[in-house]
Amino acid sequence: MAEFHMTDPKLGNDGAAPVVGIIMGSSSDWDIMKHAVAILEEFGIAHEMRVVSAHRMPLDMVEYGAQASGRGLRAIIAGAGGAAHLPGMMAALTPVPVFGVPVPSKYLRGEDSLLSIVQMPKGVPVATFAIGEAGAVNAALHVIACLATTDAALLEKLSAFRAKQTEAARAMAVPPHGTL
Ligand code: RP5
Repeated sequence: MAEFHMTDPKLGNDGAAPVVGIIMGSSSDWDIMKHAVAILEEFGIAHEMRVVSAHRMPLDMVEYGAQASGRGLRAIIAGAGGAAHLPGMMAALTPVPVFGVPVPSKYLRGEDSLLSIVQMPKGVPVATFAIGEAGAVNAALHVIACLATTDAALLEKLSAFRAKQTEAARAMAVPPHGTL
């Protein structure tokens, strides 16, 4: 088995092992997927990141899926573009919930990625988010919301995050920047 190139796992505030895996089909997906990572870091969620290409590393993908639950992962955020098979295949390989992020593609602007991820046949779900940065951020926030159902401190952080957004929206003026 070829070696994975795994970025050093980011441990939780309490030194805990990764509970969220962030995988992507290529390092070219990083510009989108980094937004999911930033949210997890903001909330102090222990996580790991690596490239797992469904098409170019199928055996590695199988190994990652087979080990995910036993290694303590509670969610996997999977980003891919084009014929984006990684999230669906990962969901087929593990009971750990998979959160799919459609990465914008060169020719079809990510509509191919979106449809490839969202149109799973019944029986093996992938929670699918918006194309691009919003999808990456929301996938991470949704993972956090799920973890927060059994973590009161995390729920408090999430509530504070939402309240801050609400305040920012209430402070908005139109036209923006004071221009008419
Ligand atoms: C997919 O193919 C990846 O997720 C990426 O979005 C796309 C292009 O990959 P590269 O050719 O940039 O490595 O598997």
